[in-house]
Amino acid sequence: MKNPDGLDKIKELAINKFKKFDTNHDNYLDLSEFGPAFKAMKKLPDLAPEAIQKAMDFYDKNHDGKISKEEFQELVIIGLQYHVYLDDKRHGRIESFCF
Ligand SMILES: [Ca+2]
Ligand SMILES: [Ca+2]
Repeated sequence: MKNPDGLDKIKELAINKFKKFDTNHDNYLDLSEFGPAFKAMKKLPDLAPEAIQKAMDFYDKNHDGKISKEEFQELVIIGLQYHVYLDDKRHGRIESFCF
């Protein structure tokens, strides 16, 4: 990554969003918490439950059935790479793309 400051900012942003969606505050997103988070991030409010389950399986790297902070950060970074690339010199816009 060309801009480590930008990446740190994304990771910090991801943690803030993670806390918002972790409604029972157990430091993990289960499927019922991950669904709203993923739909908001993808801006796809009508996403099918099967698609959410698939996404969850994909990002749940250690397959414990829940998304940790680290897994969520990775999701956000992967999800934003395209936009980061587009907005390379204008990192201020990243936040408006995410959630
Ligand atoms: Ca939780
Ligand atoms: Ca996991």
